[in-house]
Amino acid sequence: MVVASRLPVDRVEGPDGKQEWRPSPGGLVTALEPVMRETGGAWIGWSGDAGPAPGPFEADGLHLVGLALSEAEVRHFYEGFCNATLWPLYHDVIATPQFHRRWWDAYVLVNHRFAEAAADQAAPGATVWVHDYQLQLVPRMLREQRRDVRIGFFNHIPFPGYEIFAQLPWRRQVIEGLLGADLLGFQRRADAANFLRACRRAVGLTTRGSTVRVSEPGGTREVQAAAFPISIDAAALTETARRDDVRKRAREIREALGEPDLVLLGVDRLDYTKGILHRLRAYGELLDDGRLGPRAVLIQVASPSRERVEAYQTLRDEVEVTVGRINGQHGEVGYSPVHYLYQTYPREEMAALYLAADVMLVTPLRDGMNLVAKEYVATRYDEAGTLVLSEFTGAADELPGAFGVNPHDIEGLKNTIVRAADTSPQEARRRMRAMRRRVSEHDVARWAASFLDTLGQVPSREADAAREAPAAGSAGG
Ligand code: GDG
Repeated sequence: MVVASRLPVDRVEGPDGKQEWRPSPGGLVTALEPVMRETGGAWIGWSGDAGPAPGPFEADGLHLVGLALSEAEVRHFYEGFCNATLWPLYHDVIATPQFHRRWWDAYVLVNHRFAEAAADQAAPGATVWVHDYQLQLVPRMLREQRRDVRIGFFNHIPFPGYEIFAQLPWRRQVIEGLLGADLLGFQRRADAANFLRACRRAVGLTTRGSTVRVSEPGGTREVQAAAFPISIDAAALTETARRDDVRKRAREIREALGEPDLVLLGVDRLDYTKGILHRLRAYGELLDDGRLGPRAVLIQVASPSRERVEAYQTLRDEVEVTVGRINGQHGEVGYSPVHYLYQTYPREEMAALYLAADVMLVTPLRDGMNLVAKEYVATRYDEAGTLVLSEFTGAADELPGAFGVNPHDIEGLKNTIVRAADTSPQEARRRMRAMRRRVSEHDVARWAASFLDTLGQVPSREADAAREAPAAGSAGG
């Protein structure tokens, strides 16, 4: 069973004008689909809209169970505690986290709802995989109701250093919530180490290597915390990129830009963690200095995200003012140095954009992994193109073929962009080959299998006993 804040479906209008749910397979679904189908597992999540949830339904062989959030819960739990408290706190307080007791109450309540649904639905001895920072209390809440299930948790975003984490007024409850799991997965080893330190400092627990010892009424239990860097469906993306229509579209994009000498590309959710302003600043200065040749173009896809959260509205204004300034200063009739696209595109268009680029700019100030960097690499079957990659991403640990950069160092960022643009085709190919090898070998299927294998090896007498003697009447799992 998967428990994630979002269901892998979108609400669409059906042919008769009625609302329907259509599967929106992302990386997580792709990775988990085979195992979910094989085991008849359920996926519990929220649809993304306030109001009634879609009833349990089947989509592409997945059994989906929707949970409802009220308008107030969307505000306090989702936009509040998840996106304005935990998100900035876990990303090294790039924005100031807000601590409100009412938001915390909503977080507890909603986590309870998810845990109840999981407890109701899980088969005896089931394996339950809980995802991400929105649901950190679910592991413990679920274990309190169901001692027979194996619980895994994966944190998609960074886990911050203790000095930052310690600001959270509910730090102890969060750590105790997470420790209800048997296995905790993080993107990088540094994240797992930060979590283990928080166990020692916030709760006074003893850790040994990657193991935390937790005392419970029935005895002690061992919880593992380790790195499982997430990845993408690399083979599927390579296949998309090789399609005739996608390659043709990549050529059209360059033509539409007026066949520039240099195409730089950024693709991000419009989020302050992604370093979009730092990137624009460096690019603007490179144009001022005339270091990129006469007609460089930067395409910046900024997909709309969390539009009701204030920090995101402010960021959007700042980005749009900056883009306007650069285009006003350096543009001409028929030439804009920045093509800013505040839109969401189909997968094929994204692949064509990746293929059309000479240099990909991935410059987050902090990012758990960053799948865009891996998608760019998987798309470049032609082994061309270079990648500028922030040191503060999980992906940087895996892609030494990239040009590493500290995005706070604007001078360094400028120099690195110029180096990446000036790389010889031979050198670019050597770097791209190494990165492609890594991404194709460590794809998302391998990530899921490695997490689930490790979780399956956690000794659990209750889970083994429950599976051997299943109780009547339990569903799913
Ligand atoms: C979180 C963590 C971690 C973006 N615009 C469009 C579009 N996208 C897709 C990208 C990519 C995904 O969205 C973004 O993934 P990232 O990993 O870059 O970043 P977050 O959204 O912040 O994800 C992150 C991730 O979880 C997984 O664990 O890597 O660190 O923050 O797949 O391609 N896709 C389409 N159109 C768009 O306009 N189709």
